[in-house]
Amino acid sequence: MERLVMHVDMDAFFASVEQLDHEEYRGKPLIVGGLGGRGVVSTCSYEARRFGVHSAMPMGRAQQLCPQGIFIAGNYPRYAAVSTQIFAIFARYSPVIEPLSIDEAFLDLTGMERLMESPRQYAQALKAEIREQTGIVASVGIAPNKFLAKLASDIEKPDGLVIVTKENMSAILEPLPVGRIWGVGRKMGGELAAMHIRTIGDLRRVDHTRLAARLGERMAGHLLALAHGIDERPVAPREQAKSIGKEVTFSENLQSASEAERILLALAEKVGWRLRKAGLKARTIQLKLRRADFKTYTRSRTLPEATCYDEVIYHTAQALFRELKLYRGIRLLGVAASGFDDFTAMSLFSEEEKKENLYEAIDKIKQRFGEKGITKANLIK
Ligand code: TTP
Ligand code: MG
Repeated sequence: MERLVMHVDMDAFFASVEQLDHEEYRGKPLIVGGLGGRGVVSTCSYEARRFGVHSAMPMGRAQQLCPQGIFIAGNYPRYAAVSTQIFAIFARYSPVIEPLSIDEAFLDLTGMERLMESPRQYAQALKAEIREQTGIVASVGIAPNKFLAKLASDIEKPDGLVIVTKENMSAILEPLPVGRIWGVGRKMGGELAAMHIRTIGDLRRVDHTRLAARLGERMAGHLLALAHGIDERPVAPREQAKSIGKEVTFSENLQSASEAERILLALAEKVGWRLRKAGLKARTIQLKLRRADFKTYTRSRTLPEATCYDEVIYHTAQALFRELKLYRGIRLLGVAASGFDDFTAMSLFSEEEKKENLYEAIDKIKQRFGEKGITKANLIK
């Protein structure tokens, strides 16, 4: 059966959210990323891209290229909340969704043709809904498979909408550089360039035997199939992780409660940070403790309200630890969180809001200095 796959990707996602939230950033070159010494660009507005700034570039380099740019550290819980809203919209357009990252997903539209006026109209409706509900602009690609759909969403970015059909597929593929094929990085690109293969068109015209002699049968087959627009991979919904945890094994066993609790605090902070990054709150906190003789204990507690706060995670893990009454010869400690709610379910009580603001500030500092940048040492009592 002919498949119909849609790929949706937000434009300059983090930067767009910031421009939405801050009028003064709109229309300006805005760079979101790590502001510390070794910080890199997470993303930047299209205004900044004109100066040659792009994701993963060292911040220093971005500053050289675009001295008039606005540089900010970013606010992950906010991006995660917008992402949750966007994925809720996706869910109304297809029952089969494969998330790829915080701002992009494949939607399988196979067999849904009768529910839509046309694929173009369906994509326009989705784009309009995302824009109305979140203020964010999305680019969409529709094609018979994932490879082509992902290529297509990128072609007219920003605010793109490209539909690849059997008729226009060759014209779209031929001029693209081979680097646009999944799995062709700098090394493989170099190998291909040595064979004078620079575009997907060049690849389509190369002799299969010659390519296989150089790259091996498997790789040659993979590249040629994609170059001809063939990709059988299904849209595969991914199950959300069931728990987020962090554990550490000690080179020397711990011998005191205070040492152990200090470690638990660090672990709780890591788990909280990861929850907030993923836009999740957890209902259950688990403590894991292994003794020198390898005897392992796990204890968990379910909270009255789901949390992503370091201190709640820490105090729960600490209480579980104190109840175990095992203070010596500790070989491993772990803290994990499970039973997720997402951020949109956050309580609106003012106390909660105050905390959220505090955590936004903390996360900003973590963005800047890495996870080690901040430790609420005064929590250790
Ligand atoms: P992308 O979709 O790759 O980039 P983008 O949405 O900013 O821009 P585009 O219009 O080209 O799609 O990534 C989504 C978000 O993920 C991006 O806004 C920030 C984050 N990100 C990083 O933090 N580091 C990275 O290296 C990349 C590529 C993305
Ligand atoms: Mg994007």
